[in-house]
Amino acid sequence: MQQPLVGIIMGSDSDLPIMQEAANVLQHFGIAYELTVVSAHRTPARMMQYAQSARSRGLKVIIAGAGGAAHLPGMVASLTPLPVIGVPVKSSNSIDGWDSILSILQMPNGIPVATVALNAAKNAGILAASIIGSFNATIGDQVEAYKQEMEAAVLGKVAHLRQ
Ligand code: RP5
Repeated sequence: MQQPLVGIIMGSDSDLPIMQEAANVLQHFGIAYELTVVSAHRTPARMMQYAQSARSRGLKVIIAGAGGAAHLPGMVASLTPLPVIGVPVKSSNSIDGWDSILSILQMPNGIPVATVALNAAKNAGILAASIIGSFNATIGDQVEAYKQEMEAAVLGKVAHLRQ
């Protein structure tokens, strides 16, 4: 079994349908990951233990998704030197997702969380791959190829349109 390089965590198992998209991307790039539920509110001791041990366990990036008063990404970022990517999840009782977005996005100076769009776990996975790719040439080449494929797909569609 490969050493996980990315930790995917979420505040509740109800976030899993969204957060699974980050895992799918990492799988596509062949990046080993771990995935679990860590709640800032319901399991604060587990959150501290997870974040404080993440670097020594070999993780390079953490993707943290949560909804509502979404403290998980910010709290985890405060407890680890690793880059933390935050995914605002639109939970069922949310105010159109703005609660999740603002809780994760509006971090005070000193504790950054790289926040992706609402429910954009796929982008979180791509960003994590880009970070890993900055020091791992194989993954970097794969991310480059992925972007070239995307470009080719768009240009292929445009070719059928009148200029
Ligand atoms: C947050 O509360 C979770 O991240 C989830 O998005 C939201 C609702 O959680 P459940 O009540 O569905 O467990 O902590």
